[in-house]
Amino acid sequence: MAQDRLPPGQYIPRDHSAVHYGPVPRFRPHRWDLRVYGATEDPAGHRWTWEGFCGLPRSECVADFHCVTRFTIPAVRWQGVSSADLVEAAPPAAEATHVMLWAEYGYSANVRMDDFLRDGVLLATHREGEELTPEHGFPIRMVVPHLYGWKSVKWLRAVEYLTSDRRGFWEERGYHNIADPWSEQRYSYQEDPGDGPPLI
Ligand SMILES: Nc1nc2c(c(=O)[nH]1)N[C@H]1C(S)=C(S)[C@@H](COP(=O)(O)O)O[C@H]1N2
Ligand SMILES: [Mo]
Repeated sequence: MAQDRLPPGQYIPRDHSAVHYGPVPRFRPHRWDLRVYGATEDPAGHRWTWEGFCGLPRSECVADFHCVTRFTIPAVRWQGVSSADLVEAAPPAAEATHVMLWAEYGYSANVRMDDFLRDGVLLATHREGEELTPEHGFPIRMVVPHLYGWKSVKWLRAVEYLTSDRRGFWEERGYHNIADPWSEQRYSYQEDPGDGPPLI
């Protein structure tokens, strides 16, 4: 991989294990659903069972994956449902500006609607041609490859359309609201113009 493909402050590790906060949830296919709610065009919202979700159109993307802890995994191939196809099946209301991605156990991450709809953003079921492993998000996970990895929510269960921004799990705990690795948007204090790290 060309060095200029690596965002500032990132390196390629020799190997890498799964990264997450808390335990790996068990998949219960009969209880599982994916909900799209909040500022949906249809006030009733949307819900797919596992079988229903498997019937959505499928896409693929290949992208580098950047974790804020500084490792980058080059050229990961993902397959699943594109955010564009999800939004077509579950259209947001005109006022929707942001999206909250919800996982099992209450983990969440917010992204701007434009970031959600970027090319390459997927609700992934497969990685390198194989079903996701439990540690990597089985049965589905977000892949938002142009932002730091904490936005790529594993064990995704709901997509909430927002009419104003709200911070997710890490965004409330000192991490940057946008998370663009190319401009090293790592920490929330960087959102404050002209300010350095807080003096503790
Ligand atoms: N539900 C959930 N998703 C999550 C996390 C988490 O703690 N919980 N961690 C995030 C972080 S910080 C990273 S870097 C990636 C890691 O994905 P991987 O374990 O497949 O490499 O998952 C993201 N998705
Ligand atoms: Mo991460």
